[in-house]
Amino acid sequence: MKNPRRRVLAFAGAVSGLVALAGCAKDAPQDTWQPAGPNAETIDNLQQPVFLVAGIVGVIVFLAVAWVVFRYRDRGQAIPDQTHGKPAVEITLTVIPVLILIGVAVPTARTIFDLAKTDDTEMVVNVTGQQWWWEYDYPAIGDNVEKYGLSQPIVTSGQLVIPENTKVLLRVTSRDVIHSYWIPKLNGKKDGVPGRVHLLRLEGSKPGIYAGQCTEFCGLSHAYMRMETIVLKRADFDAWVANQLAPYESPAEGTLAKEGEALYIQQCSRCHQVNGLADPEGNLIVSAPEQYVVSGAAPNLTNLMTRNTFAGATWDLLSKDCRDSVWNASSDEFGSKYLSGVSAECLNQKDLREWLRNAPEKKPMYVDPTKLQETDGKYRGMPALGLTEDQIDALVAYLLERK
Ligand code: HEC
Ligand SMILES: [Cu+2]
Repeated sequence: MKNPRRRVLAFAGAVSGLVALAGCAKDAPQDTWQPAGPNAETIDNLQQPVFLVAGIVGVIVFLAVAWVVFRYRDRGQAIPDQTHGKPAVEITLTVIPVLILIGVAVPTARTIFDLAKTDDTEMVVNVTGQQWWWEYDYPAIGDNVEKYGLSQPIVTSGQLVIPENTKVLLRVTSRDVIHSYWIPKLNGKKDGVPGRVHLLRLEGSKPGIYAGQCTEFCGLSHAYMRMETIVLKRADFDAWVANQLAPYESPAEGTLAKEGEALYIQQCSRCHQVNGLADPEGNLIVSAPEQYVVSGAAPNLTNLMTRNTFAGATWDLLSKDCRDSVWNASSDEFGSKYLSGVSAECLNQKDLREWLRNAPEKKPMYVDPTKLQETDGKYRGMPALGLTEDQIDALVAYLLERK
């Protein structure tokens, strides 16, 4: 192969071949071709035949072009007679695509209507995107209370927990810019737009963790805005709800965690809510993130250690081995492993400590911290707080009890 042009072609061919093969990887966590619930299956049932039809048309067009290019290539022959108009060909080439498009449009329209169905909803969750994480708020209304025991609202972040085989309606919105919620194995994507509520239905038919990421460019840390949906068996979901609603327990006197609680009240509680936390005089502490953060919100940390990722589901709260044992668990074992949360032995100290040391260094949040006047002194995301290592020890001990 001495010809450089051929070499470039061969290289391009090899690269595209590899890329195509990579797309066929068996366990791609965000693979739309491996649906794990009825909504994603509805989409898959449409995309399979459409892909087939498009593929056949594509191959025919490619072959026809290749044949014409080869058959009529320039060999110095005379220019042929020029003609204009051939009604039979023109009509045929219009009618065939119209028929194909009608064939595709009918099932597409049916799929759109199927996916938009909400009248048989069983559970409602409000989903709010912001720079750069997702908040989930389970309102205490209707069937949420009567069927699923959500007697109080639950507010959490990063990981959305839902019961198996349940038609969950997400009411998706945003607090700052446009984001987009997409768990490819469970349904298509839906934009979260400030001032609007878009409906998206999720239903999972097998316990496990389903990954996704924000699919609408939303600023500096868009690439660190991920999300996960956790599907649990009904009994496990009930246990999860009971745990989220359990009353606050203050750490025992004289422990490192107790020191952490005091520090938390000083340094963190202005942005982050921990339900039931009270000051030494017994007054409940209510966070006021709207005064400090552009989006006006920060993740609720009441049960931080019941989720196993943090900061936009980007970093693991579990160390590698513990993480693998949860993520690779069989459907039967998954629930109990997920519910055991993050223990001291399993905590991924490294990433959590780096986060507390200097969050914006880990996850780019604002270009220039000296320009805070442009945002009324409010931060995007979590600021660096200048904590000492001893303070971080105490805070980690305190956070470990948040489960
Ligand atoms: C000025 C407001 C503010 C303060 C003060 C603050 N945080 Fe944050 N924190 C945030 C915001 C906003 C996020 C979400 C950032 C993201 O994921 O992009 C966050 C995220 C986190 C997370 C990840 C939570 C999750 O569910 O993903 C942890 C843990 C955390 N903060 C701990 C702390 C601790 C501990 C303190 C006190 C030492 C603290 N924060 C102080 C605003 C704040
Ligand atoms: Cu986003």
